Amino acid sequence: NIKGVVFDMDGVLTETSKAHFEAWRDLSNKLGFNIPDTVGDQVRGISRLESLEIVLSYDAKKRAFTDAEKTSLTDDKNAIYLEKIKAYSKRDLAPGTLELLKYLQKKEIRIALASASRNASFLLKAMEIDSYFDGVVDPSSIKNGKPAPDIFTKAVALLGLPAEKCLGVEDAQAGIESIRSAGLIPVGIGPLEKCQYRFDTLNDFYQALLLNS
Ligand code: G16
Ligand code: MG
Repeated sequence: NIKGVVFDMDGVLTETSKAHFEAWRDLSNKLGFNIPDTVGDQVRGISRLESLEIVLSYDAKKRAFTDAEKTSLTDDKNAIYLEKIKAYSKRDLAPGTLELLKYLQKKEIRIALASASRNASFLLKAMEIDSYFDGVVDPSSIKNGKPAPDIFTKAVALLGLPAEKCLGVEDAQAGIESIRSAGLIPVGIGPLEKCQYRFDTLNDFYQALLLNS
């Protein structure tokens, strides 16, 4: 008797995690160093500024940047990222996303978005799925990012539902921690720990829901 589903976006509804990582790599190359592939998982679900700190930890020169310089670096990263996602459309939705959203809507299960990305609203519209969402958390209104519970707590409040009646769907370990501490039921997409349910893809999650209905 699930009443709501709260989705993360990057890495769940669309594979933007790759574009995020590539933008950070481009930025590190501009600064004269390179980040290893493992940074891809480290920045999943992590805010822009905190992600920058992780990236800069790989700078062999260990340069110290001022806050103003850091802001300008995150602006650079975002410009590179926006260039990579500028042509995004419904073709970039993870397989099964549209079918899953339609299925939940038909079952009168309420739907919310809990993405740390300030580009999330743009992408929901670009991929033509914004109308399915009963609530979208504005990440700039959230004080503590994932793994803190705040963003998922806000999402269930927007839906007007108790957390324990909602699933939280995430591709990041930091996101699973956030879901757990907010009291939702954690659904992991990808190789994650501490999930109540875990699937390799969003489509596998959708297929499992169909089988159980
Ligand atoms: C996403 C990504 C993170 C990114 C963050 C902020 O989180 O997974 O890598 O750093 O958003 O994004 P932006 O720089 O676009 O504001 P989520 O919560 O959607 O997985
Ligand atoms: Mg994510």
